[in-house]
Amino acid sequence: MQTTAPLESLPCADGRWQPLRLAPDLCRADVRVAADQAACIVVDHGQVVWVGPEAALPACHAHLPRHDGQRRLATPGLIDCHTHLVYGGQRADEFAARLAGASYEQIARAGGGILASVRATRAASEDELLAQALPRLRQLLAEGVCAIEIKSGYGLALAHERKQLRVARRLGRLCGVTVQSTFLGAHALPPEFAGRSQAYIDQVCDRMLPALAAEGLVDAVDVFCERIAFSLAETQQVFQAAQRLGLRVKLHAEQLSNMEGAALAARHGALSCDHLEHLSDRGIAAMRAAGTVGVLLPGAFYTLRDIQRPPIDALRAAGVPLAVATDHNPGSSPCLSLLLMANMACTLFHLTVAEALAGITCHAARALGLQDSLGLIASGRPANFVLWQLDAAAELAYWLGQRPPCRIVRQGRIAA
Ligand code: DI6
Ligand code: FE
Repeated sequence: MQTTAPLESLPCADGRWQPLRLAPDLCRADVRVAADQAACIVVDHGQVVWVGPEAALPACHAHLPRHDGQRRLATPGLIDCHTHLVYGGQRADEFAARLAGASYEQIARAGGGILASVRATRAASEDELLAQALPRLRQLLAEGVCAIEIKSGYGLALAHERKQLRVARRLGRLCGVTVQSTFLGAHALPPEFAGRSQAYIDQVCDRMLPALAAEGLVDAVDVFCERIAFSLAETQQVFQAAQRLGLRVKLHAEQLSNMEGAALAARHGALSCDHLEHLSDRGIAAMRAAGTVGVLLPGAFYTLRDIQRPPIDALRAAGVPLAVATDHNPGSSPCLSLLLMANMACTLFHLTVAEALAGITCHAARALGLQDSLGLIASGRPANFVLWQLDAAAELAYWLGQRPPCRIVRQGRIAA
């Protein structure tokens, strides 16, 4: 099995990082550095303790070791706030079937789709799932990702959902990256419950979720609310079970049809509603009122050759914060580049570059409930930032294909 550098062997990032250029809008509002001024980030015990113009560096930090930033562009660590990274196998055959005319829904109704990955995930051991997910995670991290959400939902039975969530936790420890794990037991109806959807949802709510939460494996709870998955009433039942355990909720909402799931999720204080291609005005109003983040997933839109774009103008007009994520999964978004998603959020969904960059940093942090510690360069936060050899921050969304960073500081350590 592949291994990775043990965390302890990564050098700590303490010291003065200077001179740098700071990406506009990705620092806290109290950080004032003019575009032509060199900046400095001071890290102590893995925490950012000061950010500002190099010329104004307080004398108390002057003794710290200096890291030469070579005037590179600094951004916060990137955040992929919606992934299904842990699963067995792959589904290239379905890609071919869709090219030959089959739809995502037809494949799902014929027992393929999510259920194909459920079979492969159930057949794999925990260590095998870890070995398969690790190179995928490494590829995301190499691009500057410092925090990631990973959902379960390919186990659909207690032991197998546990296996996925345990792998998510192990990946975080192994790679020194913040992993938020989301229980998505209500992703699809497992074959042993065919025709008994209510019985499965009862199992999810009364047995699986409480057990996995008690084991400390669940940070949030998600549901696939869709005509090929679970109804509004079933979604509500899962949300109520989550809330009894004090867990925040989020939703795969209005991806293939309008189920009015976003409004329901917002009423339950959802962190985010994700996909949103068929989102209604009611859904937008409810998300706005609840402060729920809209997570845009252009990889799934592209892969499924969807033509219905999320109502971006209305979301923007309502002031709903918009995040952008890979939705990495073996069916509808086999994508391992968050920067490519930023590009596609601009080209396919018409986000501005500034919106796309906020979407993979500060708004993504909010979608995970981690807006106070991640997603912005600011003092008082763990050191998570990335240095790029780029002239302009817009290049992060402009290039098609990998633009590897030159330095990654993750969880207060120099990771690359
Ligand atoms: N929507 C998605 O984008 C993923 N799950 C979901 O509910 C796709 C999952 C898959 O096709 O394997
Ligand atoms: Fe998804």
